[in-house]
Amino acid sequence: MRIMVIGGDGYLGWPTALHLSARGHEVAIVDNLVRRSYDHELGTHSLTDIPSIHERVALWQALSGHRITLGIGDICDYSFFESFFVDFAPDAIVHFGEQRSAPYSMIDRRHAVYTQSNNVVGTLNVLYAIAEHAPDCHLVKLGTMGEYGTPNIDIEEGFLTITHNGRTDTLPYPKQPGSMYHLSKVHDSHNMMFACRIWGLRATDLNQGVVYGLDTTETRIDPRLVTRFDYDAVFGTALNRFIVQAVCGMPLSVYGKGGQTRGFLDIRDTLACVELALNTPAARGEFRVFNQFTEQFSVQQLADIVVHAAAKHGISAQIAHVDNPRIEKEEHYYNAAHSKLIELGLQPHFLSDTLIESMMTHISARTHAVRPELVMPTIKWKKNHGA
Ligand code: NAD
Ligand code: USQ
Repeated sequence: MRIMVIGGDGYLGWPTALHLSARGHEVAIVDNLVRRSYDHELGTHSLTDIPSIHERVALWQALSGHRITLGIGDICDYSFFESFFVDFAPDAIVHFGEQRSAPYSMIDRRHAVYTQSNNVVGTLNVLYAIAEHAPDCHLVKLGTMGEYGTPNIDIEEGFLTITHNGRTDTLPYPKQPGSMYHLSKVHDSHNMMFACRIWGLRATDLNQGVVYGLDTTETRIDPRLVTRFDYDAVFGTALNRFIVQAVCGMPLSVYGKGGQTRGFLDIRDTLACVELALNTPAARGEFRVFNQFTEQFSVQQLADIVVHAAAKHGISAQIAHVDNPRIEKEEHYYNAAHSKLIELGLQPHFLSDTLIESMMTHISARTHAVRPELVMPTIKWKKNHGA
């Protein structure tokens, strides 16, 4: 297949592009490198040393013999995106190219507006390019489990069958997201569903949980193929942060009581799920939703797992409960369906002490680069009226 990976310079997009390229697909990466600009803006950095995208792609070609086409540009700029799309003529698009941090989207009005316009307009442009130039092209789009929020009933995969006043219908599952970022994904989902229903496009919305991990088969080929790894309070995700904190002798920053429960998955399963979705495309006019996670844990459980694995690694890690900068329930019901990808053949990598210990070994070699001032959260969800 000819597969365009939008956001192919990011944490998940880079290893996905390598994985698809290694499988013999013709891959093009589109990225405007804005994730690197957020680092300049916030003073943050990837804990792994990542070469420039041009160096990465050249290295991959030298090592594997596979060429990856590069399109450096903004998908919100339709003249750039349309012409690149027409030239490459993809059979499928994997769309990772969005601002993906909840805290970043909650900094202030400007960052909320940026996040929603970047994500919603970019995805609209992708939908228009497909509709106008290649309506058979399958869109595989990264959504998020956070679109659903934490309702007091079971979470289904995208749709809910409801009986109301004696009549029954299957409708989009109600969404109650917890940040301006998560809301942008809800808006994307509605736009994609519209494009499938009205224009007959084919799309798969992968409602992904929180991803952890560093290594994939392809990034392990050479240390310079490593993906980025964030541990700061804006872009670092919970498990990756807890592991860095444990290795660096900092307390694990559990927000509030740690009663928030989320779906989690290993980065290798992200690649596998994307590949499964690509290999069994949605039908024309079909909008599919897969819940993409393999296990659910409360944040407290996750921290306990890291403390336990750290002890086996000779590290005595401590947990610190810090005031939750977000507005989240301290405790809630959580039971989310996630069988569709398993039915397609996903064989999950469950969280294990071995995986945590191997990440600890990797990070131990980088502790000199960790900047402790980036670890504690400063962005708050609460509004100060008049501020
Ligand atoms: P990332 O920030 O590391 O990568 C996103 C990439 O998209 C970056 O390289 C960025 O430069 C690029 N990009 C952003 N806006 C763009 C635009 N307008 N035009 C072109 N390129 C643009 O994020 P990630 O962690 O790799 O996440 C990828 C996707 O997966 C996101 O959509 C995110 O919402 C989703 N997701 C991530 C996680 C996770 O735990 N990392 C979990 C669930 C869902
Ligand atoms: N948390 C802590 N301590 C920390 C960091 C986080 O207790 O140091 C808590 C948060 O309050 C939250 C949970 O851990 O309850 C998850 O937070 P996170 O920062 O790991 O993940 P989140 O903000 O939800 O966002 C991440 C990705 C996002 C993706 C989402 C999937 O950044 O792109 O969409 O995971 S999900 O959570 O399923 O919506």
